[in-house]
Amino acid sequence: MALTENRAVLDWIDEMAAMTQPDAIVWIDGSEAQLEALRSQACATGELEKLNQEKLPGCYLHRTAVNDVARVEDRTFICCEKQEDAGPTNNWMAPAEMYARLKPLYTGAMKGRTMYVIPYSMGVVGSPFAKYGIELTDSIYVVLNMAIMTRVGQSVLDALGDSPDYVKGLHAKAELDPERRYIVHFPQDNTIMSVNSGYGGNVLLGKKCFALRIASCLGRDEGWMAEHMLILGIQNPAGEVRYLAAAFPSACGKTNLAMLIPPAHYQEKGWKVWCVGDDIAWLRVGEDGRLWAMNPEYGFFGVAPGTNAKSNPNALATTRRGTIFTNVVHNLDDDTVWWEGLDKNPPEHAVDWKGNPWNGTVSAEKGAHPNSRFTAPAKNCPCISPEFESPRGVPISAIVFGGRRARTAPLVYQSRDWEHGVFVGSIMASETTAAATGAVGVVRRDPMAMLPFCGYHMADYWQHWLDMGKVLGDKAPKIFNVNWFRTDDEGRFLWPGFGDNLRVLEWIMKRCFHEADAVETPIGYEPKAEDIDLEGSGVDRATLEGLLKLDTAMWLDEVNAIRAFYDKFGAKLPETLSQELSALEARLH
Ligand code: GTP
Ligand code: SPV
Ligand code: MN
Repeated sequence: MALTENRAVLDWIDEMAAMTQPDAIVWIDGSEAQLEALRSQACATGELEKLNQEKLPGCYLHRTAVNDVARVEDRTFICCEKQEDAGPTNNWMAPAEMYARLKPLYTGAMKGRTMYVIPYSMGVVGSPFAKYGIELTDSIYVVLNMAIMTRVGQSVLDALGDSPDYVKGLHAKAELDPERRYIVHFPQDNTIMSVNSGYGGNVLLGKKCFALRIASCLGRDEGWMAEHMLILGIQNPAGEVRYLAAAFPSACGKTNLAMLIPPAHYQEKGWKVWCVGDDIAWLRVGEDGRLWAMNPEYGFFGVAPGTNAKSNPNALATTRRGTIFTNVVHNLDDDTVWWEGLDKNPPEHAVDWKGNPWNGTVSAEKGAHPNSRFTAPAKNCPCISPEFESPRGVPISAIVFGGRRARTAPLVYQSRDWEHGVFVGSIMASETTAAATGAVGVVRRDPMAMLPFCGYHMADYWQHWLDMGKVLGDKAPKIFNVNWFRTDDEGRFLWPGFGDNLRVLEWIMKRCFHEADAVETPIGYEPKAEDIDLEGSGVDRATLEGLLKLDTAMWLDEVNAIRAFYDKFGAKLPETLSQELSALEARLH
């Protein structure tokens, strides 16, 4: 039975049901009883496997199709009316043409299946900053993941009332055919259509599709920002909590930084890090003129490989109950899960991510997919911020950009001002990871970590950043760039990373509050080597100096590469950014 009388919602569902022809329609009310019944049903069909309930209460395992393991950027479209509004970095097709192309793929796609109606909220239900969506899906896996990643159920419909202001999402697994897989956004219609996939970012439509691609368009129109950013609070020994937001590309360390555990002597002095969010931030100018960030999500869809008791104990603890694991190893000895980098004891009797028998003690092949993930409730996180449920979020002192750069980028530098900071974000480049299909380890430009997620023309997006800076004025956060991934000639990481990244965050925060000095370089302000606390890090002063060193010739090459990249944006490129590029070049000479 329908859980709302909202005409706009009911009419749209009727239309989608007429096209997809499900046998039944089930509304998700958000109750634990209903979710538990769905878990049982999914276990009965093999869609989920129940794990050891003593060791991992409420935890389940799911395997996707082997050709459906990551976001598909080449099959992701922004369908606004004019191609020039999608820009050179997005795939585009005219809306009418795309709707016509999708229609046959959805027609009858849910025959013999159930259509689930998931009302969900991005942000605290009923708060002025929340936005609502309804996802229609024929996947129980999607329902159960959405119930972890977002706030779902009757309360959302009650908050929506009879308003037509919600984002429509239609997902059908169809045949899971990669050749007919589409992840499509219609910003003018607040509509998302996803077909022929069953994987994370392609099908959990509240996440990248709504909270970034559609929301970035809403933010442009309404004067706020939707960003691929973690949000964290750093509590210093004086007990003050200062917040930063950081944009790193997919699988480049947001979840790890957001849940950081300080090095031992920092802990002794009273330092603590609070996690507000690990992937998406919605940022608005508050009544006090400062920039405030809130996490619209309710859980974490985190990378499993590499997560362990040393690298990220908080993430590991978060996944010990109420978690869905996707494409990890199933340890048959004790009915638990394993992945590369969890510990040094791969299970002997196991099933790999493809569903084949796997013996980790002898197999040369990986047991877990490199992009295997956990879906875990944010409330499980031992360091979840007391502000996590605060509707307006937290005030941001610093914005941090970063990525995987083996050579060029130093450990940390600060931009000269907001406009230069926007430039620094726009020139971000990073080695690609397994989070999207395609080659891994290839350096590509990924401005603000938003290349796959900006729902409109990237140059207009940069202009929006510049405009936000004008509104914020001297209350704007300071902007920084970090690189945890610099390597030596043998390809080994020079910086220990993880918890030790707090050493860099400490300097960043002190810069924001005029408590630390800096050295001016052609690319921005760098710390004095003696201002980074290395006690207990295992890093010596010479290594740190190497990590901060600039190679002028390499940066001049970089300037040329950036110019070629900027050329793609034609007349829309903000004048300010081309001026910043020329100024950088001049300073390097
Ligand atoms: P998405 O969820 O895809 O947006 O990724 P994310 O940015 O949250 O990435 P995550 O924190 O999950 O990190 C991805 C990978 O980077 C993991 O394999 C980590 O082990 C590794 N990683 C994270 N932080 C560091 C670091 O400081 N140093 C090094 N060397 N590796 C890191
Ligand atoms: C990313 O790829 O940046 C992710 C995972 O956070 S997904 O939800 O699949 O996009
Ligand atoms: Mn992400």
